[in-house]
Amino acid sequence: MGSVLKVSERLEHLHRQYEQLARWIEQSGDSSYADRIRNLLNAAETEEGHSAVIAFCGLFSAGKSSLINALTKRNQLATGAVPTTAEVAEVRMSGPRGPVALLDTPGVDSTDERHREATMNALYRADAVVIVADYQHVEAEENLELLRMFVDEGKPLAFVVNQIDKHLDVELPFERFVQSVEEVLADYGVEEARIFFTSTLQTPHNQIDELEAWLLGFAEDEASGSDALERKLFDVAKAAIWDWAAPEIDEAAASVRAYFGYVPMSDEEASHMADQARQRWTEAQAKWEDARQADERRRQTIREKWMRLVELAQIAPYETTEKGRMYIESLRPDFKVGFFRAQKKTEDARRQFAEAFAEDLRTRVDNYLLIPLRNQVSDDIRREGELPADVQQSFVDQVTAVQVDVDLPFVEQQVKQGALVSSQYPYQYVKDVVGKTKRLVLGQLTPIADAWMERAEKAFEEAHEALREEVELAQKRYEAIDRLLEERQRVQHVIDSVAAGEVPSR
Ligand SMILES: Nc1nc2c(ncn2[C@@H]2O[C@H](COP(=O)(O)OP(=O)(O)OP(=O)(O)O)[C@@H](O)[C@H]2O)c(=O)[nH]1
Ligand SMILES: [Mg+2]
Repeated sequence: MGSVLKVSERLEHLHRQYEQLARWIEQSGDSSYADRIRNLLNAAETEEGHSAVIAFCGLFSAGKSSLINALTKRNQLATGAVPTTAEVAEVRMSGPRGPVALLDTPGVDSTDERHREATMNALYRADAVVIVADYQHVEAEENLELLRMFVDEGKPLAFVVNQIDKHLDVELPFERFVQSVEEVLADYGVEEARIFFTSTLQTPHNQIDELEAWLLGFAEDEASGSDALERKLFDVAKAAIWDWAAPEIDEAAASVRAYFGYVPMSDEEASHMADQARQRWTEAQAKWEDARQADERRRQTIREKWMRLVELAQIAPYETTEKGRMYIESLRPDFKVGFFRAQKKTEDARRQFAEAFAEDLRTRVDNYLLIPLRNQVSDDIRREGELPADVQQSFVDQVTAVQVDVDLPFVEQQVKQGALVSSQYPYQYVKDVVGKTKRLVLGQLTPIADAWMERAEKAFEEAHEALREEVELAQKRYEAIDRLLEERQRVQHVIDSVAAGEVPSR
């Protein structure tokens, strides 16, 4: 975008975009980032003509102010043994492409929050950072932390060990000292920084001229103007956005840590973890489903066997059917018994036929339907064995209680008066009675079978609790890592949109 717009238009655009962004940050995040953005924008207006901004920071009394005085060859800054510099001060040094701004900052261990914020602003404004440590405090934790922070920021970095006039060669050869400093930095994981050994006094091994050359060389290489400004603004925006999203990210990360024991460093690693977690979940689910379905199918087969046993039971063989036929034929109008008191005799004969049929059928229903059914069901339930004995017994008892009252009223009720004349009706009647009987049995058996299926399924689930928990755990693991990935992508998306010149909408 830089090449299309003129520099002044680009600066204007940056101002507009980042002023809006500052307002967004004030509304949704930590307003100190908004202040930093405005500071950068204000500084940019007054900094016309700078080729680079270089900030000096470090613990108090390291010699930051003295070093800047020495580099600029003018005693502009106050120095002293007690914490001296209280505010960020800017001095100029002439460089190859115009003046270079050197920012002197208060000692970072300053406990005053305002100092700290002022220092942070200066550091965001800077194109490069010089961390100054005095000879005696090279290994101070604060110095090393500062170093690491700026290495992470990706800013060019110099580490200056000042006051080397305090070094005594008789105690330790200077080369050995240099080596030990390099080792400390390497141990701390910061190898990117250039190291200089300096003193504001005349002393051997003094690299203050090399430091000056590095600063000037840097000022020469440094892209100036809107590119540098945009990069700095963007750095602040990124920090603000990560900070803004921190609660969600931290929460998601905590849950990932809980399930995986660690938090992935890169999105790549996270998405690899998510793929694996999803696969485990799918596998666990398939294992669980397969087991459950196999079990369900087996029970379904048993249930169908019971139903078929009822449907196929031979409860009306030839003799029974004959009795039924005789009963129906006795109901026809042309059926007469005797001459004297024929009416009563006919009625008696009909009743006897009905009773004979009912009696025969009842025995058949018991022997060829209800008893075999009871035996089959109790065999199957006991063989399946997943239910406690008392629950098994209660299902057997329920099946034992299945009953059809095959008696006189029952057989009488099944007669269709209008069909009596048909020659086929006697056989149809027996079929109807058989059908009705079986429907009554099935009507009682079905809810018992269903209840058993349900209870057995519950028992299966209880017995396979571990498998189910495995599925749930796998799912939660996947959801945790997926959420972290999503949160990170969401942040990256916002950052990308800022890089593309937009302002986040929420
Ligand atoms: N021996 C020696 N003393 C130095 C050197 N540089 C600075 N000093 C002294 O160290 C003390 C602190 O120096 P300053 O330049 O004020 O240090 P500073 O880092 O700016 O300190 P604050 O502003 O308080 O954070 C002063 O008394 C300086 O005279 C050096 O190279 N050698
Ligand atoms: Mg100072």
